[in-house]
Amino acid sequence: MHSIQNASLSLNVDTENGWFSIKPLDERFPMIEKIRVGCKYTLSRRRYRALDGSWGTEAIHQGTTGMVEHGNIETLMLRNAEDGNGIGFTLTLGIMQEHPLVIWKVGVVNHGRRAVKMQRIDLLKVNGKQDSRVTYPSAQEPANLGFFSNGWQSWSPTGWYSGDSGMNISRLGFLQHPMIYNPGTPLPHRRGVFSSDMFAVIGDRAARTGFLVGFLAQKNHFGSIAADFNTGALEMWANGDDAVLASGAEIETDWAVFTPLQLDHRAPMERYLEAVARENHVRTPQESPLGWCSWYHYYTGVTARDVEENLKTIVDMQEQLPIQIVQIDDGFESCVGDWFTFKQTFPEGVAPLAEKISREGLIPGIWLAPFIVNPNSQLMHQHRDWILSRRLGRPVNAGYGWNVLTTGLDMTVPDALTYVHDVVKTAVSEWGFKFLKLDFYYAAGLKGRYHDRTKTRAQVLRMGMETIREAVGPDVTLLGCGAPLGSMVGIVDLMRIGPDVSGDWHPNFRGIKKLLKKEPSIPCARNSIRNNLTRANLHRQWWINDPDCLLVRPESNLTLAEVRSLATAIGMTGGALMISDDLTALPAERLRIAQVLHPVPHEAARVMDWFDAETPSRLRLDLVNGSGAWYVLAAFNWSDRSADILLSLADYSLEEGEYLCREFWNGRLAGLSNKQPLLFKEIPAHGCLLLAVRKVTGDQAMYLGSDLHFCQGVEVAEWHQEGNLLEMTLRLPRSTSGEVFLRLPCGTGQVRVNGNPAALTLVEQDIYSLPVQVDGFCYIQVQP
Ligand code: 9PG
Repeated sequence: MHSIQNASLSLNVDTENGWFSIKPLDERFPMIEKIRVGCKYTLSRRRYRALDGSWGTEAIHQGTTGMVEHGNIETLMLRNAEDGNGIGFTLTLGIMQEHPLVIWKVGVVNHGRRAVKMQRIDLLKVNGKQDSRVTYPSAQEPANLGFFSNGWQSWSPTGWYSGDSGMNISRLGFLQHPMIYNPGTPLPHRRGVFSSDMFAVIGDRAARTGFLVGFLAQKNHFGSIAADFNTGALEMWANGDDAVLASGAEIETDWAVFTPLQLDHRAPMERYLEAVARENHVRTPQESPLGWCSWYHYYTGVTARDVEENLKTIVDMQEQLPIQIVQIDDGFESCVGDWFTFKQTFPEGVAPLAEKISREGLIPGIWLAPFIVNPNSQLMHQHRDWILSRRLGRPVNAGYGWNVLTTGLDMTVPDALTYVHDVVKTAVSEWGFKFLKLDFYYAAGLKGRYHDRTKTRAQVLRMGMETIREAVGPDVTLLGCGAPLGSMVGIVDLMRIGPDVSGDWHPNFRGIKKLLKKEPSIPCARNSIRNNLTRANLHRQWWINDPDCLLVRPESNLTLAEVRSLATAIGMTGGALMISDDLTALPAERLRIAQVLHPVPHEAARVMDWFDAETPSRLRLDLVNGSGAWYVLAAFNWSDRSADILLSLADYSLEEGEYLCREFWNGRLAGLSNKQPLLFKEIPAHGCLLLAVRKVTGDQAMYLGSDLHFCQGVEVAEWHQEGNLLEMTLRLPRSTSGEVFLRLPCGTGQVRVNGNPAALTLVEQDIYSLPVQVDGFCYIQVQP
């Protein structure tokens, strides 16, 4: 028995029996005992299993390794005996000394004479029997557990399931599955059985603790996790994809990882997310961008004129809303796959548009999906050998899109890779785009017969990604979309983390609604918002989150309450703010919904019920400036009918005390304390509340909020109070007018706004409103 430790975890390895155990030293956390590893491969079609029982360890090396990214790691390296086919294994186990993480990986080397095909490398197997199991601090019934399932790619459903429920799997089979599911990850249909990609979190609902298992990268393999709460089985493996391991060749898994977590912590997955960021050398941009995207109004019907007219409006409204990125989406290319020829609606191609956008000092952006192929494209006919094939030589199915069953490129065909390289390089160097929304990446990681059979799907996709980054250079902004998450970390600047939004709340495909209501990834506001909230914590750890576009126009099928919920979810989670309406025809009151979100806060709000709800409904953002500290709280009514919302301090873990709140969308002012929760009657279906909440501090003047920005306070750049003289400066990166709300318990005398006399209006006892005009800034003086 060998044992290594850090301040919070211990790892015990039994080399003779071939298992290891991970125990957090604090008993409030779950532990996993008698973990087995394993490897499944084939040789001449026969299946072999290795490492299942005893490892036949031949050499052990215990020591400390320094890894630049992760600091010191206590490690145990085992070299195990070759099996009868000459396949040798190494197992490296480690505990980070500065972080509460256990990591391990398996290396496989083929010393035999013949090539083998890797099916999967198991990094963690417990069967729930005898002592090979997870032990939870409270009782073990499925109902007491929770499973966080991370979907494979941007659009895949992600969130918590109660342990006694079942996964919501799309019923659209071959139309949808190739798009959103990793073919290596099972799709369980039974209650209590769950799966996840790259990482999963399992929580004990009573103890409020749990653990995360997963991978630090997805460079070599796509990782899968499966749990059966009925039997207690838990498995995690690297998908081998039948990649050939030739005689003399080696392959290694990405690091597997275990970390305990506290579910009610401010940022429960932080340790893992940071470790992945270190492992993949992530550099996130400073600010979330503000942009316009053509897709959700024009769809494939967009024309060069539409882009030009919106550009003109964007230029004209710079003062009111400084949109930086003008992004042309799908619809300019003659066919998906044929990226160098254009539709007649773009008679001169897209380069002149990029130039016009640049000339206005804005950033030209374009959508490209170089890995996916429409079978009606020229590319399909001219380069059939670039297309990934199935067993009988038929093209792979990449799912239903643009009214056809699509297919994908085989990036291991050198000419296909060169083509992808040339497409993105041309968009940047010849057409002049500086922002690329690159979509349908999953199509470069489909299951099929690759030209180069020695590569796993994860290696193919990562290689494609690296080629793209190299082609465009470090200064072009890359937005990943339709993309397996792990492959993108460290390469893209922004990443779509959910399904498409649309002008409908529920799925609506050409009027088909009832049948599709539960579909988890069909474009609609509900599906998009769900992932935005369940993946909010990835923001700024791995990239800038792209929650997908904001639609505010009155003509969509979304109610005003639903539009406000979409805006609230996008604003509160701090990611990219991309507007996708026809800006030339937007009524002022709808445009204002977009304006008040700018600038979005730097950090994502904390999702209070992340662990307890399939779609979270409570967000809390902590802010502070010269006017003091305050909280922005959101509460959503996700039910399909109107409902009352009772807002309490405890639901947001706010400390006891007397608070004053202002609701942003309806302007209601109210007090809130531990004795007195706040009741909001009849919040419409899919509607929300958005409040600024401030603690009352004696007789001090207080800023209570405004209708200028949804956080109701970030506009306060300076705030001085001396005796009864109150001076403040409001500052926003846009021009706007509205009202601010002040609590002035010591009464008030003369008021000046930008040096001119102004009038306060008493709205409640001690509370006044003041009309203001902010042109970049606004100076306010309230004299006693
Ligand atoms: C352009 C769009 C937008 C959008 C992307 C992506 O057919 N389908 O199943 C399908 C799924 C997603 C999809 C399009 C089609 O959306 O997420 O923002 O860029 O492509 O075609």
